[in-house]
Amino acid sequence: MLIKSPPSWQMPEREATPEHVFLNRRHFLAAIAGGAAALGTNLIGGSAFAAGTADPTADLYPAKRNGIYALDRPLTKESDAAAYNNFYEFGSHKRIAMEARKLKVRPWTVSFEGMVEKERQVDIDTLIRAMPIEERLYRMRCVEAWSMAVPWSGFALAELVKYARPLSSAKYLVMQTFHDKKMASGQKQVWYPWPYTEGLTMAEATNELAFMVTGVYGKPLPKQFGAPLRLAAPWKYGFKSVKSIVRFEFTDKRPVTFWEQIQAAEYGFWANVNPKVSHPRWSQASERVLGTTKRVPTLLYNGYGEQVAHMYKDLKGEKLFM
Ligand SMILES: Nc1nc2c(c(=O)[nH]1)N[C@H]1C(S)=C(S)[C@@H](COP(=O)(O)O)O[C@H]1N2
Ligand SMILES: [Mo]
Repeated sequence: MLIKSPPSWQMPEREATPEHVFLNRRHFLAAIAGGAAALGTNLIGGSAFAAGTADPTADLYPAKRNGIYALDRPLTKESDAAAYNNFYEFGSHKRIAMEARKLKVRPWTVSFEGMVEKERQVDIDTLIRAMPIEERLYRMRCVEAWSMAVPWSGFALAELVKYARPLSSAKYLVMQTFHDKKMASGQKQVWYPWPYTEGLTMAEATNELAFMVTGVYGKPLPKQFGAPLRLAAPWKYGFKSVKSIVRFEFTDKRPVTFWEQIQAAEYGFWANVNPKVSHPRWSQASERVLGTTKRVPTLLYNGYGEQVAHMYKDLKGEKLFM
């Protein structure tokens, strides 16, 4: 019989349960570091390329920092952010960095489809070089109630929208990850609705905060972060920020997104961060800061209300915070 939904232990609830039920984090990290050393690999750098092959865009990093985006907290250590990821294509747990080395990031083609002047495809390096690359310090809040603060490099999603030349009738931008179960063993799990699909309204996609990420910590994006191109929408729960994008579709129909298809009552289309709206199975009032034992209060729109709240003022009857 075909299993239609994932076993409950695969849902992110375990991340939101109290700390003491988890594997001892230090031991786990030490074990991973040991394994990486034994293989003579650099897990933390997570270089997307084999030794001797440089990333074709390496010269663009570190990019000049855009000082507008300041943080209220210290940056997460690179070694913490690079060893704790959600990337279900490579496993339904956090230690996928090693498995994600199987992601082949060149050649990489991105397509613009649907309601555009002309559908077309572009090579990732052509696209990246056509864009104004900068660095921004952003917070990231996962729906599982953990958070980090990272220096992303990339360009405003609004620039990509301009480049794609959508029709004025387009209402949503849909973004999709690759689909290749030979490369990404997680995609053999048939109960997930691959490929990973996310979407934003055109207002959200052209909001100044919506950012296309091509690098982090002053380097090209390591694979486990969603190389070579992923979204950062920092006012929304992390699952909106789709990784390893191959397809942009402009449409007038709201897409049903990956997590929405799995569990619509828990993961909706809007998914704006709000400490007062609990997930059905846990509170969203506070968050565990990655790399620390601290919990800090969660902020409305993850602290980005000034830039984004106006987009939701006139939206009535929508579940904006789920
Ligand atoms: N394609 C794809 N994109 C994805 C995910 C995923 O499993 N697959 N996980 C999401 C979730 S739940 C989070 S919290 C962030 C994690 O990003 P990070 O690993 O860079 O911290 O990626 C998001 N984008
Ligand atoms: Mo997440």
